[in-house]
Amino acid sequence: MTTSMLGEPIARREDPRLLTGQGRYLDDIGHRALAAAFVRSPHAHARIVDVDVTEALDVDGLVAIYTHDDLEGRVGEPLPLLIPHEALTHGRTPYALAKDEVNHVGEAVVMVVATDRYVAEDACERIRVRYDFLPPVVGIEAARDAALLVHDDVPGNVSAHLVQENGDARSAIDAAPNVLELDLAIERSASTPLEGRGVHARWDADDHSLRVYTSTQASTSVRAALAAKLGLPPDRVEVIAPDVGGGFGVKIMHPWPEEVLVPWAAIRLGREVKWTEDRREHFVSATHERGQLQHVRVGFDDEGRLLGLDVTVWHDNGAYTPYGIIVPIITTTQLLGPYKPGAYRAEFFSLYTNTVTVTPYRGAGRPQGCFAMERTMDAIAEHLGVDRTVVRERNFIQPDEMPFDHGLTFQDGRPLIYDSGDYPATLEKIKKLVGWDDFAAFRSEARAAGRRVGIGIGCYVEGTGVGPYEGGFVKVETDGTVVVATGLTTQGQGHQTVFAQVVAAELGVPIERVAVTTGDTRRFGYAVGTFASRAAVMSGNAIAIAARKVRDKALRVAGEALEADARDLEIVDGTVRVVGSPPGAPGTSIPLATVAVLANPLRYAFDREAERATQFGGPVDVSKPPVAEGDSPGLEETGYYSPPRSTFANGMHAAIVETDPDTAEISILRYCVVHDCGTLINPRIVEGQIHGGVAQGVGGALYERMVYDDAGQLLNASFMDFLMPYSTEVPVVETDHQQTPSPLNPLGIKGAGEAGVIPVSAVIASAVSDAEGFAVTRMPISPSDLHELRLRHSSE
Ligand code: MCN
Repeated sequence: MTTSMLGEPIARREDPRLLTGQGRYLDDIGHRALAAAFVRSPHAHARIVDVDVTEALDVDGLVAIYTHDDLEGRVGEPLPLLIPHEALTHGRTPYALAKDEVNHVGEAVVMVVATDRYVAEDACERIRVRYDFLPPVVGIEAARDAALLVHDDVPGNVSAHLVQENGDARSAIDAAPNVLELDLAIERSASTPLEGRGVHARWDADDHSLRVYTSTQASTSVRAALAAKLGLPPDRVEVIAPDVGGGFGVKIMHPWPEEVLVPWAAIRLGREVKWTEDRREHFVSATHERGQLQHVRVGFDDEGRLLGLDVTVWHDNGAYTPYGIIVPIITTTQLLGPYKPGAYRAEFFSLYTNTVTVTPYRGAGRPQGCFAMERTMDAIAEHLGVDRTVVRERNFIQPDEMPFDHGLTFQDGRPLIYDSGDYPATLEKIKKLVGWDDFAAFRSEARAAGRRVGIGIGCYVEGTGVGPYEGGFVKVETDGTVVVATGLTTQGQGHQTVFAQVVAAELGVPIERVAVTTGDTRRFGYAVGTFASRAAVMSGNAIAIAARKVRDKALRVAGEALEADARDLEIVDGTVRVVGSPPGAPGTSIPLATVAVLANPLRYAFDREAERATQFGGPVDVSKPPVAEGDSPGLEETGYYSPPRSTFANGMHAAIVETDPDTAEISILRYCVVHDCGTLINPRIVEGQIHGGVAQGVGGALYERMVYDDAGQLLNASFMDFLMPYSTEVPVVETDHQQTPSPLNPLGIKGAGEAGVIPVSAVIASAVSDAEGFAVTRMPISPSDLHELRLRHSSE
C-alpha cells in the first residue's frame, strides 16, 4: 500500500543526502572558475572622488578590474525596483557598482576578477578609492529628525508614507471610556543563513547562452532580471538554484549587484566567473530587517473590547528601497491579528538611513505588527485588571464571522479578507498546553521562594500563499517513475518531500517512485518564488492540479485497455485497477508504467514496459490515430494554481520564563505553540518549520540586533558579536495543531514557513513583563537591558 498520503509525518527525503555532505551548494560548483571579489565602501555616506587601480595592476593572476564607468548599457543603470507602490514617492535602488556616491558601509564600488579568490582579495587591497566624507544618517530617530539627508533629493528622508483607515479611529478613541498610549521599538536584525549568497556564471559563446547558478529563493525572477539587464532573450538564460543553505528572506532580493556583475563579467571575459560571499560581506552588503519605532493609541470599553486603534510606524528602510514598501505595509495590514479592532487607522513612514538596505526577513514585518498588537492587548488587560487571555478572547473574530472582511486593502492590493480560522478553539488549546490557568499558583509559590517567573502569550494571523500563481509539472515515465517539477526554489523547507507526498497521494503511487526538481528554469520556466509562506499553498496546489490531470488521463487510457469505464477505476500503489476487483484478477489491472507506454503511440521496442504493453494492443498500435486532436502523447501535464486571494493561517504561542534577580538573565522554561495552517501535508515538516521559526524568534527576542555606531559602522558584523541562539538557548518547543482547512484552494492548505517567528518577541515581552511587574516595550531584551529597566522602574 502507498504510505505517502497527505498528512503523513514522513521523514524528509532530502536529509540523508544533505546530512551526509552530499549536498551541492553554490561553492561546490565551478572549481575552475575565475573568482570575483569586491572593494566595498568603508564609509556610511560619501562621494566617490576617484578610484586608483594602478597598484593592483601588478598583482600576478589579476584578470580584470571594473568600476561603474566600465559597466555597459543597462548594467550601468540602477537595479530594478521590484515592487512599486504609489505610496513609494521616493524609491531609490543602488547601482550594481556605486556611481558617484556610497550610502552604506559595504556598498560595492569596484569588482575584481582574478585567477583565485586570494589573488582577487590581494588586488582589492591595492585599489585606492578616494572619498569625500558626508555625514551619515544612522538610526530611525536621526532619519525622522531629518537634520541630515541620505539622498539629497528625498525630503525628510521619507521614501514612502501611507495611511490606511477603516472608520474614524481617532474620533472613536477620543470618545472611548478608556484610552492608552504605547511607545514601542523593535531593533534591526538580519536573517543570516548558514550559506551566504553566491553566484556562478558560464557563457557559451557558440550557443549564445548563459548558465547561472545562484543561491537564490527565486530563480525565474533572476532569469528575467538578467535577460533584461544583459540584453539577452530569456530563453538564452538558464538560472539554477542548487542546494541552498537557507535563505530566510534575504535571498529573494533579486538581482543582487553581484548577481548581475558576475554573469556580465563572464560574458565579457568569455570565462566562468564565481563569487561566494563571506560572512562579513553578508553582514554589510546583504540585507537586514525589523527596525521600527511604533506609537499606538487605543480606545476600549470597560470589558476591554476595542473601539478604535491608531498605530503609527516609523520604519527603517536602510539606504535603498528595492522592495518598495513591502515590509511596513505588511506590518500595518497584518498587525490586527485575530481581533476586530473597531475603527482602525494605521500610518507609516518608511525612512532612509545610511545603513544596509532592508528587505523582508522571515516574518517580514509581521513580528513588528504582532508586537504592537499583543503589547496593546496586555496593556489593556493590565489597565482593567483582567486576565490577558480573556481580553484577547473578547476581541476575537468568531468562526461564524468568517470570511471576515476588515474593510482594508491587503499588501497585494486585494481586499483584506480572512478566509477561515477558529481562534477561540486555538486559544483553548494553547491555554491547556501551557497550563495557563494553573500558572498563578506556581508564580506565587516561586515568588515566595525568591524566584521571578512569568507567563506570556501572543496571537497572530498570517496572510500566506500570496499569488499571482505557481505551476507544477507531473509526468509518469514509462518505467513508472513520476517526475515532478516546479520553478519554485527550495532552501531547506522539505519541498522534495511534501511535493512528492502530494503527487503520491493524488496519483496513488509509492512516494519512492516520485522525483521532484525545484528552482531550475530549464525544467520549469514560470514561477514566482519561495517567500511569504507560499510554496505549500501555491506549488502544492499547482502540482496537485497537474497530478489530477495525469490521473484522469491515466484512467481514461487504462479504461480503454481494460475495456472498463474510467469512473470504475482507481490507482493504488502504482497500479490502475477496477474498483473492488480482487488483487491479480486477470484483465482488471494494469501498471501505471504500462499506461504511460500505451499513452504514447510511439512505442520503442527497447522500452522495458513495451513488451508488457503488447497484451493491451501491441508495441505500435496502428489501429488508432497516433494522437487524437486536442490530446498529447504520454502521461504528462502542467497545472497552475492562482488564488483568488491570500489564505490566513493563525496561531498562538505561550511561554514561561524565569528572570534571574541578580544577573537579569532571562531563561525560557517552557515554550508552547498551537498552529493552524489548514490541511497539513506533513506535520513533521510543519513542526520543524515551527521549531526553526521559534529559534529565530528567540534570537530576535533575546540576542540578535545590528549595532551601528554614530558613523554608521556596523559594530557586530561577525558571529563572534552578533549573537545567534545555540541549541542551548532554544527551548524545547511543545507543539499542537489546529486544522481549519482553507476554502480557497483545492487542498485546503495555509502556509506555515514563517509562523514560528512571528509572535516570539511579543510572547517573551509578555512573559518578562509578567515576571518583573513592569511592561517591556522594546525588543530584543538582553540582561543589561533588563537590568536598566529594573533600575528605572525601581526609581519611579
Ligand atoms: N507545509 C505542510 N503543510 C501545510 C503548510 C506547509 O506540510 N499546511 C510544509 C510545506 O510543504 C513546506 C513547509 O511546510 O515544506 C513550509 O511551507 P510554506 O508555509 O509553504 O513555506 P514555504 O515553503 O514557502 O517557505 C518559505 C518560508 C519563508 S517565507 C522563509 S523566510 C523561510 C521558511 O519558509 N525560510 C527558510 N522556512 C525556512 N526553512 C529553512 N530550513 N530555510 C529557510 O531559508
